Amino acid sequence: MKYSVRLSVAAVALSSALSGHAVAADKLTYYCSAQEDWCQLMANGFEEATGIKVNMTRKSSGETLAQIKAEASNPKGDVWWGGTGDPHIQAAEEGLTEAYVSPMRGELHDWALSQAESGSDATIGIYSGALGYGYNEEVLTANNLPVPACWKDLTKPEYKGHVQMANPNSSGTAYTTLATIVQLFGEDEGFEFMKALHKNINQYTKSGSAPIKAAARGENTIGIVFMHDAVKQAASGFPIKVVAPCEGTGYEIGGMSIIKGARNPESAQKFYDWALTADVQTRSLEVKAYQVMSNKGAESSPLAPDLDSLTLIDYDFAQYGSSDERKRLLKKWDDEVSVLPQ
Ligand code: S7P
Repeated sequence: MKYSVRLSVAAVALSSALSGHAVAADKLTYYCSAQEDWCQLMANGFEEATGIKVNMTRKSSGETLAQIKAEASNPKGDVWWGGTGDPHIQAAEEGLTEAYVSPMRGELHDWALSQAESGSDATIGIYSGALGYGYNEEVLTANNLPVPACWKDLTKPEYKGHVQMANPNSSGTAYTTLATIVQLFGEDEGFEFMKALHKNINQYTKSGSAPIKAAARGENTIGIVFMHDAVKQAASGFPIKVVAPCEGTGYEIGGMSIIKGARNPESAQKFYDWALTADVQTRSLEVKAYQVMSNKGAESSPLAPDLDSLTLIDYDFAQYGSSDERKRLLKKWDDEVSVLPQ
């Protein structure tokens, strides 16, 4: 009996070797650009649901795009989940990601599908959230600073050294800020605003949510971030107040894409379909991720910023996610803003 079992195992191994198929457990190399705790929850949840072993890397949106581009001739990642939609659209346009039409599409909001349309089906919307800023009210009071309410307030001299945002090259949040300001004020006035803001910036961080985490710890006063990232800090007990700027604001549609040439395409598609289910999207509440989810059946928290009550610009995702426009705006910010003395 023992002998025949051993023999059949050996026979499977031999026939696999001859047919060129390695005997390996299913796996998934997963690039994540949302918050670390949410990325981890998704990785663990998928492993538990499917038994597929997940190897995760967490990086900001712009950094992940740069990594996928650098690996294009020998792709290592299978699926990219989370992060702002603009770099996902750029990846689609540059042929770095693969078209996929999920059977889950019927359960999604129209805005999630319009993202797929902008990215020729190589990306899809997974959540949405508005841009704004948050401030530490104790630090603000300790510095005798007025409560800011508008984008333009952030350029006033009294806030010098009190404002933090991320670098738009690495961070999807900061790129959304740049694109929002350009769409809100027009390009010339928008760049004048970014130059005036630059004078008040104490640090450009790599990660988009870092400025509000620093404010929560009392190491910064005002952080330009997605409003839901500021709400998360307030809900965690920090003295953070959230501002929806008076002039109106932009928003993101977070993306998910399958990487072209993925080594584990079946695992990538399984993850993609699973991540679009209502139950999985509702689990975002476990990590205080207060975006609006793309599955119409997903639950949302009463703490989540109500996008319908905000003055939102008609953010042009196709234009500001296009490769040429994104590169042009980032170069202009590098050449004309980041180099200025503070
Ligand atoms: O999950 C929170 C969140 O703000 O993180 C994403 C963000 O792009 C990641 O950080 P970077 O700005 O550093 O790229 C957003 O998509 C998401 O809402």
